[in-house]
Amino acid sequence: MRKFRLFAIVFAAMVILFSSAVLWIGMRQQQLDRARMEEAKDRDSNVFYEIFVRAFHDSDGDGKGDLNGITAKLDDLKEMGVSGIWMTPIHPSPSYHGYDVTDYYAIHPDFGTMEDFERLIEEAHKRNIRIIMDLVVNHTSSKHPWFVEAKSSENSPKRDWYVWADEETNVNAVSAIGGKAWHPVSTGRYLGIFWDGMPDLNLDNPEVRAEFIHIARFWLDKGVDGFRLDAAKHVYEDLQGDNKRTEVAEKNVAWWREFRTGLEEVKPDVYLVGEVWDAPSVIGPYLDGALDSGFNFDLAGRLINLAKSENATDIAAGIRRVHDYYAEVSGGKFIDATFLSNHDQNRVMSQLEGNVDHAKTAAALLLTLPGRAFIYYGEEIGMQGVKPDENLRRPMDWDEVERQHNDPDSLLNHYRRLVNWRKLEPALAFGTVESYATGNKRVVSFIREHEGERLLVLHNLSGEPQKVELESKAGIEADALAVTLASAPGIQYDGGEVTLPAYSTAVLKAK
Ligand SMILES: [Ca+2]
Ligand SMILES: [Ca+2]
Repeated sequence: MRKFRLFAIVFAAMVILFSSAVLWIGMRQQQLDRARMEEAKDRDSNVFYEIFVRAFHDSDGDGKGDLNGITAKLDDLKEMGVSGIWMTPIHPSPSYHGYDVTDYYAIHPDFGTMEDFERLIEEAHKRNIRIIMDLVVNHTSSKHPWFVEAKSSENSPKRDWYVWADEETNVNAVSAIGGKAWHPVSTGRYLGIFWDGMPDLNLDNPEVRAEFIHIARFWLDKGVDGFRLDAAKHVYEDLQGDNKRTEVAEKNVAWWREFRTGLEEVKPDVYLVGEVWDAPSVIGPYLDGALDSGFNFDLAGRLINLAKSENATDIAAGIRRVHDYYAEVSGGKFIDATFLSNHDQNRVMSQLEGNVDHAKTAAALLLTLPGRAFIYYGEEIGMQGVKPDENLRRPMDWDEVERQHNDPDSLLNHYRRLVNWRKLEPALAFGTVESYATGNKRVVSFIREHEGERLLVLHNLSGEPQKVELESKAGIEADALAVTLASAPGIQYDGGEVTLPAYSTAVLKAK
């Protein structure tokens, strides 16, 4: 009996010692992580955050998001780790979305004042957060004074700033967007490829081109870091059936080159990302001395499908092919602009039918693959919304942010971890990508490399734990690896085999 008691005491002591050791190691690891994070906190994550300004944060209680609202949330965005913000249009406009501008040199009164804007820029820059603005060059509002003047008479000095039908024009033509291209007023018919409230500008007119360079420089002087260029491939518009795609694309690229040159004179490092809603083969030419980035619409769909289907593909190979092509046309100077969804698309969580695990996978893929990743506000808390457009742009749910903030396992904290990973491991933010096959159909795997450092990234797409045998190949030394980042407890690397719990992500690198 006494023997047994002694054994029990010794056993209990061992258990306590062992748990303390585990606890101590755990705490030590947390301290190390915190120290690592502290050191990395001012690094560039290469992640931008898209804000639909009217829907983000209302600072004065009038029910409309505003610039001071963004300024008030800069610390939250800094905590998430983003290094830039894209703001949808903030100019005076008759619409809620603002993509039909009536004054390019002013701030919409709903959003605040020029002083508010200047303070936002200053506060953002203090936190190493860049600000880019939406710029709409394809069209103005039909209520813009330029158009009001232009339509008043065929002899108006602004007449040629827009595009008017002549005797040879087929006024029943369908625009490349799909609607009626030509719209009547008493003095003639004008081109408006989106709708009659948005007359297309005539960029063949050198005054119009000079005006937009002037507008962009005005905002660069205010401190913005660049522009998101709306409808960048529609500036010179072909109509359906016109068969002038190549010629039109060349004119578009030439214009954006002229624009860039005009801007670089005042800000050599201006960042230009274009909405060229098309395949990489169409985006490529725009990266030749014109834009830094085109949004990768193609990839967005593929990432969401990967998460949804739970079936792994060699995602790296396709990206690598596109990047090799972009590198060739741009002379190596391009930044792929990646994202999952934007203000024109059904929200990711709706596309994933409310499945939080799949939303976490989609985020993990986006934020461990190459490119400047853009997160659409609300995506990080799983906001839902399907078209019509108003539903994709609902007010940010700040109560939900608060709730998820306090839940370590929430989607929000998952996004925060992943964005900050890109600061801890710069290869995730800036590296190239290569394939690394493991043979496991549920695990997406690839290599990221930056300045000689190679990371192996593994995503378990499935709800079952997966084991993956690692081989030494593609510049990876399997024996020399250790897990450097893990999205979940239970990720292990032992004897050449990685254990990945359900829906988890591991990043390994040489010890
Ligand atoms: Ca407000
Ligand atoms: Ca146009």
